Amino acid sequence: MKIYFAGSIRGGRQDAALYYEIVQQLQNYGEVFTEHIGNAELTELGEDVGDRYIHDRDLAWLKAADYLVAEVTGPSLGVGYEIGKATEWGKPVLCLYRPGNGDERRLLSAMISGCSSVTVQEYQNPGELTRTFEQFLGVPKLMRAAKD
Ligand code: 6IA
Repeated sequence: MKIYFAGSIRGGRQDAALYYEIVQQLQNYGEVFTEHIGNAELTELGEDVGDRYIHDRDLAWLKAADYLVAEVTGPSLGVGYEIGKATEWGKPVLCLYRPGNGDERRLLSAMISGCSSVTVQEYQNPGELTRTFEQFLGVPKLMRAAKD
């Protein structure tokens, strides 16, 4: 099973540590194409391989993926674009969102929360997501192996 994980890069790297934790969990279910998104050393300036290369490579990965899991709390044009492509290609899309509270209340774009082919899961800590991942991605790899 192949999972494409999407998280903000030029949209801001403040949640990079959280992306790392999510990628760690997703690796229990399958191969994560984009584990570098959780790398704290990847800044907004990032890999210097050229934007056309990044775009074409990432879309090829997304096309080959079985699922898209996106962290959508920090608004990112690239993540929104990837969600649009994945829904157009009929891929299951799970969006993870931390609504915040009080003064920090955040609202998710209606283009994501209003999209009927996207599942939005609100959460506060990645540790809460195990059930969500099991419902969306099925049983973890280790449990699958034990059954066979
Ligand atoms: O608009 P954003 O940069 O926040 O878009 C982030 C999304 O686009 C992520 O989910 C990635 O899949 C994709 N993406 C954007 N830039 C990159 C990248 N290096 N490497 C991999 N995926 C990317 C770019 C570094 C760059 C800042 C030079």
